[in-house]
Amino acid sequence: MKRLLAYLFIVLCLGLTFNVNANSNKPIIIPTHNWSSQIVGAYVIGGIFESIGKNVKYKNHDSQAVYERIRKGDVSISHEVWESAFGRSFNQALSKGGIIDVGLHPASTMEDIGVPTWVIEKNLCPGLPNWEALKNCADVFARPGSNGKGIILEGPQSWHGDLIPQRIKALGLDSKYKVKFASSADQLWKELYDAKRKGKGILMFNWSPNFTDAEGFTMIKWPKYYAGCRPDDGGSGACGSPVGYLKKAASSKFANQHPDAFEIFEKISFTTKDMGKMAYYVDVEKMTHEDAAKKWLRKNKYKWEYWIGRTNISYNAFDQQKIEQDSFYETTTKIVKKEKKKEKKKIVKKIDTQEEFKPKTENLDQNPPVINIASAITVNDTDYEIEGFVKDESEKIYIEAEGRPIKVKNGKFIIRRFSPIDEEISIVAIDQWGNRSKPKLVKISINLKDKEIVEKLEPLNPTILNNKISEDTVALIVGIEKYKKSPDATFANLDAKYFAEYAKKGFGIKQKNIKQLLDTDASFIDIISTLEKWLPAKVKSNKTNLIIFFAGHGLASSDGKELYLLHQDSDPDLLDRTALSRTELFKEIIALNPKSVTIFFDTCYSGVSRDEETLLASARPVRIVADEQDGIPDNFTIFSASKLDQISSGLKEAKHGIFSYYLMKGLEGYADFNEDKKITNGELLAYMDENVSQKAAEQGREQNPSLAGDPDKVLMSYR
Ligand code: TMO
Repeated sequence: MKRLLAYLFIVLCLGLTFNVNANSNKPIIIPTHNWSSQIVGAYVIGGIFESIGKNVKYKNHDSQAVYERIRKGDVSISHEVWESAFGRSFNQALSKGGIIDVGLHPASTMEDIGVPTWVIEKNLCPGLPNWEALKNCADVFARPGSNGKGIILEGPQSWHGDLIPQRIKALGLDSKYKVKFASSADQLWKELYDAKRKGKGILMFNWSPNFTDAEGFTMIKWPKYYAGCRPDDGGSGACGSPVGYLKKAASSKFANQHPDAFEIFEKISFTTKDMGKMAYYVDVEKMTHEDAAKKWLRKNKYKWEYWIGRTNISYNAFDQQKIEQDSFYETTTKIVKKEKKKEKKKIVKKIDTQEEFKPKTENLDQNPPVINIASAITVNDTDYEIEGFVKDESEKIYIEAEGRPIKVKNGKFIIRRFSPIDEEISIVAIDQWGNRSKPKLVKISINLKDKEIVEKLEPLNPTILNNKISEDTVALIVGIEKYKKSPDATFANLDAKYFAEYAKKGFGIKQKNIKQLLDTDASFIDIISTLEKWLPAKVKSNKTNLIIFFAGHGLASSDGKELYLLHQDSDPDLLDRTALSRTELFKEIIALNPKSVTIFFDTCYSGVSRDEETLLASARPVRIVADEQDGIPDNFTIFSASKLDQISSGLKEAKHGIFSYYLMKGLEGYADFNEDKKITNGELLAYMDENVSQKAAEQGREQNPSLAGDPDKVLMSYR
């Protein structure tokens, strides 16, 4: 018994500590650097943390100095520790403490100088990829003004300092080549693109995983790396880069403050293809980093939902890496080439055998296999699979698609590819006797539009709720669609009318405890008198739970420091005299000392309406420096429709604001992920974020609801 008690005590303590820590409202700081996969990955991980109700902030940091910042706790994590570029800085920080090695991604890395594979295929510099070949083709890589010297385009100097100039010198290439540092990763891609367009050779720094994996990029075979060969480690520098690890790191402070997020971060792991895609969305498809992250999150939900424990269907990134490596993506193009050659040789040998023994083998298969696949296929994703069949007298058949070996099983083969544009692929079948079919050409049309399946939205249905009456809950509900001096906030009054039903049936509030102000009933005077007279009469100190819903316009002050809610008759050019500041609203409420306060703001402060009309006659740019979390008391929970600088949109199909619609759908029970008949703040936020961001993305913009408050607090219990 004693034992059991002791055990219980420990569990309770642990439980308690865990809760206290896990509830930390401190923002998680994710660093961004200057290459695409890293930035997109930052938003992907930030999005995952936000889905469990975390407050995430992004800050740009130098990619070497960041490890010291993590060690000191100013930055929470690093999700791309590239061995070759940053291994040294990372290890130095590790040796001083405060930073945790959170383990490997399945992707391994290569960072070095190389050429796009077409340079080799066109034989522009015979002997490549061996480095010695470079001695004889400086002219291939020369440019106007380089005095006949070949140009080696290196990444920004902040990545590797003088590593490449030192290597060129140590190898005696400096009389023929000059290193030019790019100002940004974008410059690398621009020059790569220009070179391809002109068919002119380019020698440049690149890395894998990257978007270029899909097209083919071959690293130069420099003298092999060994520990100690670099100048920083005391060597001459006459060596290439190692195939390296890709690791994750975290600050110990983050691990203590957010044990739940840390546990998830341990699970998050990216394959070569995951990262190639993240970069591809930005560098080829030209999406913003944030949109690219959303796309990745949308397409890979099954991965991160497993990482956060929302689904039991397991996903193992290390297994996935193996599968992807077998099919299309390879860490380096070189490896693919070697294997291909080997396979061909084997087959050639078999032909020899067949020919040698010809007299005895009349029954031998002399016919090439027959491929059966449509000659034109339309697919609806850049990431696609096509299926075909192959017949032959022999049992063993090989397929090559665009020169890459594909497995055949029971006469069936599947080709998985990744192409952002229409393409034609060539398929050849070879039987075990080396009989090759003629190439079969298949035209692939990528039609992304067919993919958008128009989804019908379910109408809101508050009548399914029938929760317990709560004597101590009071609601103030405001909805303003028709503004006197601003464009409409479309559907805002409807949002408020509906919310009143959820207040009654969901939060169990009695009609007499609900104040509803719609359109012209929400003028300056109406709202002020409600705050000054009605609210004090209703709120009992330390007893009342207050719920506020506001759908309408918000706007930031011209210095960006204050946020205002617009009354029906507010003048957006005279905010401080005619609108309600959030500071003032909070002050009025705090003075009444309610037990808890929950606020839903379906509004934004960016100066743009739900229909993208501007609120300001003067068209001043709206910049926002206010921090949503600042000065908010512990007993407050605030849900906002969008990040401060985003537009909060309307949803025409449903005749509601996007935020309001999913808020209310969530309250119907859809947000109860663990089905315990309780919706926590975190659950509601996760549900809204998932749906709101997706709907907004369909309209070509970004909108992420946010939460200030305790994600574990139960918002509504229902029966
Ligand atoms: C670290 N980097 C991916 C730019 O080589």
